[in-house]
Amino acid sequence: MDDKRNPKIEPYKGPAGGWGSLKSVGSILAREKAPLRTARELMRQNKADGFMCVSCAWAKPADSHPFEFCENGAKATAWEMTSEETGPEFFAAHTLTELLGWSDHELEQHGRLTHPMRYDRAADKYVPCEWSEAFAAIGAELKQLDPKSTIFYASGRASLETSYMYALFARLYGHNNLPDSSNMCHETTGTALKKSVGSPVGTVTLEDFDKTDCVFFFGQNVGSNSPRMLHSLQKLSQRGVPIITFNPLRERGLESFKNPQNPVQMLGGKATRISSQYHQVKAGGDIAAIMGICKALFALDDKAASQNQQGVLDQSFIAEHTHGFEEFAACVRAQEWDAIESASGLKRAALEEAARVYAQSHAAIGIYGMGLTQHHFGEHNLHMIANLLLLRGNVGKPGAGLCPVRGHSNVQGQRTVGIADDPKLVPLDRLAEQYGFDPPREPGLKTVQVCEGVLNGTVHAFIGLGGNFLRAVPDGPRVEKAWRGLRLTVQIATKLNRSHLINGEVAYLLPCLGRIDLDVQNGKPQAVSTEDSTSCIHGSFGKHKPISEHLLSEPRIVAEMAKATLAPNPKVPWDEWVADYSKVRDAIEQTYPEQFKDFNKRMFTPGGFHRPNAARHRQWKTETGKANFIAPPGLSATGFEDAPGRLRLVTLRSNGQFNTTVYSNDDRFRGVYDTRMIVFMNAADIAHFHLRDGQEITLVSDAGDDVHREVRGLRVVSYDIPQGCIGGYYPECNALIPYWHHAQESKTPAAKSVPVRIVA
Ligand SMILES: Nc1nc2c(c(=O)[nH]1)N[C@H]1C(S)=C(S)[C@@H](COP(=O)(O)OP(=O)(O)OC[C@H]3O[C@@H](n4cnc5c(=O)[nH]c(N)nc54)[C@H](O)[C@@H]3O)O[C@H]1N2
Ligand SMILES: Nc1nc2c(c(=O)[nH]1)N[C@H]1C(S)=C(S)[C@@H](COP(=O)(O)OP(=O)(O)OC[C@H]3O[C@@H](n4cnc5c(=O)[nH]c(N)nc54)[C@H](O)[C@@H]3O)O[C@H]1N2
Ligand SMILES: [Mo]
Repeated sequence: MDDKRNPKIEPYKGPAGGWGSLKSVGSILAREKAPLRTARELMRQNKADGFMCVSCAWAKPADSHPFEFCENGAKATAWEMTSEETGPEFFAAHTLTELLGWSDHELEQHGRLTHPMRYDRAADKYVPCEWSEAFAAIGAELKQLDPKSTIFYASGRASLETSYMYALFARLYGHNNLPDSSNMCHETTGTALKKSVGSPVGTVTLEDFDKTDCVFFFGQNVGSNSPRMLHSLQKLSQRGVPIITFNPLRERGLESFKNPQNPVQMLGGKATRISSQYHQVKAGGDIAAIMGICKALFALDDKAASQNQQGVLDQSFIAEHTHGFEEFAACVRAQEWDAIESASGLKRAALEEAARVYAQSHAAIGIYGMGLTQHHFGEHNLHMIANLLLLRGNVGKPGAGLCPVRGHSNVQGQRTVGIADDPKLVPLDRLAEQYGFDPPREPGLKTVQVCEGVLNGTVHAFIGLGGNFLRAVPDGPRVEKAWRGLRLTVQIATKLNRSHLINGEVAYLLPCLGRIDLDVQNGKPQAVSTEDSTSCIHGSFGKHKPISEHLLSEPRIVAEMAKATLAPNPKVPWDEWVADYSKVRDAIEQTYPEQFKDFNKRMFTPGGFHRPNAARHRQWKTETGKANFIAPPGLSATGFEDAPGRLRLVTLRSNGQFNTTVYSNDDRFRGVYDTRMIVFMNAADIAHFHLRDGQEITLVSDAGDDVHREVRGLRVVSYDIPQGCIGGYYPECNALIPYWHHAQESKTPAAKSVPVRIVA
């Protein structure tokens, strides 16, 4: 599907940011043919009176820069503000079968969706329809179906207002099948941190970055995926704060950064180093790496005790605030260095050096991303970070804590206001009282369970509020095949993607306003709100003139579907909510009074308003009432044995994509140009498998079930990656991941250690 006109691979020597980043923004603005308008809008990005970036969820400071955006935020804005259209004429000219041959890039690049469309199966085309027709048909179908067989999916972009309404619609209709992109992402954070410290989200805010004196940085590619965070990291580095990084790849943004907003740095000044220690851990080797640091800390503590000096473990914190220390200590002491070295791929001396620096710090932060959450033992990766921090009292004090870097701009917020397959996370009793109904109590389906349900025929309908489900999930090709057996599929979207091309019997493609677009209801411009990675809530005002008069807002679409499906309930004022979104915020405040106190008044607070987090104050909402040390069952996070010929495939994002949205086939920081069909491989492995650099190979799944999964036409690229591990791009490699290969409890697909074999 990918065209490889002129593939080029050459190491990138520059820093992250810098001129390369400005050049890249410029070329995107030009391509979208809206340079001036877009440039004006960019100045409003992430400002208290502006709109919140549609790209990542990193915190927005109160004292914003003149340009509070990054290369990739600018790309995302331009992508949404394009003047190119994908409307009825386009669909009249192409069958969906033909469009299935287009690449992810070509489909979205064609422009914004402009008109509601119905799928005509006989013609294999989308045909224009009226909104009223679409809502009536969707309502009629949903009334016929068993609610428990229907799925209301959400990708993490929709606002708090839309999300609250959507989740309420699902429960009034009769199910908790509310999977969201978080199920493929930081779900592991929710399950693991809840057990470790009683909070399903991170515990730090931006202020803690000003106070910390030691940072651990695990498995997150800041230069591409949350570049605004580089400003915080640059400040840390300039203050001399050590940043100790663990990543199988040497990611450019974790090595050095030139701030495009700093003229002195740009005109010849030196780039700032980001990481002070860089440990190229094996994929799935972090449990072992952290175990090694813990072991070294215990040794330092023993030594201090033998010399009658103050120990390095925070004994008073451990005694007062934690549970399970003795078992954990026993586990750490029982580990052999040989085993730690072989499971982590790191040397004992390197881990001792990390421990030495940590032991000298007063307040440490543990940052992490998909490199830890997307493994079979992903939960234990996170328990280990928590264990490491708890040993020195680094949760619930200024400058210290856990910092998951969330993905989508409102993925954390969606969960906060009720998009959750786990009903335990939702105040159902309060909803029952507020809206006079009996909410469903049984757990809903997570993303991989939806895949399973589609494969075994128990799922009958899918509504997608954003996202590109079929391309983002594991085992994509298998799920695609079964997908046409669904009765109803509805996709609410801004741009065309592959998931819109494979449809159920009755299918609608509904175009919506994006967050940057002006949203006028009842004659008045409306604002929406989002929650960032640090639990701060921000208002957001779109001002851009919508590309078509036929677009509806997401709250309106949700309300109309609900009205067409449900019996009228005077306690649920769908129309009033749509006419004035501040009324939805009042309803949210009523359901979550502690979290959203004075919501409407505070939503435009510069820097956002912070949602209370008990763990920040050392109140532990766990079963033991304490912060828990949790020992891992083993040293590897992969969940499978090593075997001759078996490799660990890490699926990666490039610098030229936002999830399945592929802006370009370049990955500047990794030195890859004009192709995505490659496999990064250690030179020794290339030799071992008798391959040569540039050779085309096929990857096949080595997961041990009898399903054949393969991806052909991948080019071997010699790369600095640990032996036994290989890297390939997501979503191109998703066909290799069995849907059942996921984190144990969160069921997050284990996309960072997939067992595969090479066929030359
Ligand atoms: N421009 C851009 N921004 C984005 C996105 C995007 O696609 N493009 N996506 C958004 C979303 S939804 C999300 S969830 C985030 C994702 O942002 P990240 O959390 O950064 O996710 P990935 O890019 O998948 O890569 C994770 C990093 O983990 C490393 N890694 C892989 N396996 C391991 C391991 O076993 N151990 C360790 N220590 N490291 C490992 C990889 O080398 C890579 O550097 O970004 C968000 N922001
Ligand atoms: N192998 C592998 N698979 C992965 C991952 C991985 O690292 N490796 N990462 C996983 C992760 S972390 C995630 S989050 C998923 C996400 O993967 P995706 O489903 O790709 O997520 P999105 O970026 O939300 O989807 C993009 C689509 O959302 C629509 N859209 C954009 N803006 C809006 C809007 O404002 N409203 C609406 N209604 N629609 C909009 C557009 O039509 C666009 O085509 O992929 C997961 N899959
Ligand atoms: Mo994500």
